[in-house]
Amino acid sequence: MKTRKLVSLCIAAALGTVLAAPVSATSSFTPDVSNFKAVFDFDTTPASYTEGHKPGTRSDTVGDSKSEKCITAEGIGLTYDLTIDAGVSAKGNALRLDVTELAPEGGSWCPVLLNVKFGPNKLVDVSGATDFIFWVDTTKYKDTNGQHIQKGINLYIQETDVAEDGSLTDKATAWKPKAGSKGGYYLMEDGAGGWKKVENSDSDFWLPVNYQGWIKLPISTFEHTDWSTDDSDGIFNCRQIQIIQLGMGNYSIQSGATLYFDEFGFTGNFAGSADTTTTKPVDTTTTTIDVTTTKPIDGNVTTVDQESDTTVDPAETTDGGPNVSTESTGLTTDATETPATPSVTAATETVEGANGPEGSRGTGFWWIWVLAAVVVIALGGVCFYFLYVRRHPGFLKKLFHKHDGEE
Ligand SMILES: [Ca+2]
Ligand SMILES: [Ca+2]
Repeated sequence: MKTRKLVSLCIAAALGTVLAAPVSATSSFTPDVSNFKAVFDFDTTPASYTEGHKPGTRSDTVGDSKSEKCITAEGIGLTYDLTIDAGVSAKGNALRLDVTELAPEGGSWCPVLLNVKFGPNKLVDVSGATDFIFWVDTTKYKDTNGQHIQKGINLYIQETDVAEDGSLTDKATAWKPKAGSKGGYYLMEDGAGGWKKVENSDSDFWLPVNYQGWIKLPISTFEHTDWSTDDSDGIFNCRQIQIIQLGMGNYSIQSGATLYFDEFGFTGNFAGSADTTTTKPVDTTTTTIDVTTTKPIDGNVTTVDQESDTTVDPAETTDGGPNVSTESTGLTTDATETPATPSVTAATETVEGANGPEGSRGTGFWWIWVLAAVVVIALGGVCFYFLYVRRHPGFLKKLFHKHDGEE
């Protein structure tokens, strides 16, 4: 196993050398309202972020509620940190990922989940899109020897399933880039205003090294994830984007390395398209993670089983779905801790308010004294029976005989 990981890292390093690209000079893409729709921009879509914010932590309240965070991730604060950073970005804020010194030598699986299901601008309609696109900076992604290295990502995108009659269903379809051998590729900026085609590997989708710029993946090169079977019409509909998952492995040799992601979205021809914020979202609560049990409510959608502790080589992983669940790090996340606490506290406070010391001082508790008196009398009777009557069998006979005589 270790040998395979070592080989994987060597292959990654070799690929990195081959694909090493300079930071782009002339941009190949200038987003505007006619050619770009943001799905997750770390600015206002799906929710508003401020610089310095630490997504996915206990204090993260960006989303629909404290437990419904727009960004969740396994391994935050352990194998890596996430921070909203405006210093290096395509526009406004970006998501910065720093691999920490705690990343294990053999690596650990750490998916970052961008939940477009939460926030005021959630569930974006990108109808008319041709490509999935995002901006990335890997110029500070180096190993502990200072060498630029590649980053493998199990990328998948989840959207709402659309029935054949065009209506939105309560199911979800997850898509991933095809392997290179099946025609999968991405486009990176060539530095001269054009695009350079790079074939995907047969395992993960690998980011180019020492690169800053846009990356584009044609929707036509996506296929279903192995675990996603709900697709009523067999096409990538683009009607409601729910989740973008970046599944990554972090290794100790990557400690101190930094990645920046920004402006996840779709490009295509959006000129004249309707304002998508008015689209009524389908209730997707059935596809969220039950954070109190850490088990997926819908097995088709999600991330990580917190109980396993096996590490995984990103090069060996083929999908981001439930099969990945058995390969998680076992690291505790805030998602499993946060939600239960507030509700328990609230319940406790309610109970104290009704029956606490203040309430018992009122005049409505006289029955407690009556009850106590009854109990004392009953106990006295029992004691009398066992201590006296049973030792003097003639007592009852005498008593009843006396009564008979009196009558
Ligand atoms: Ca941004
Ligand atoms: Ca579909």
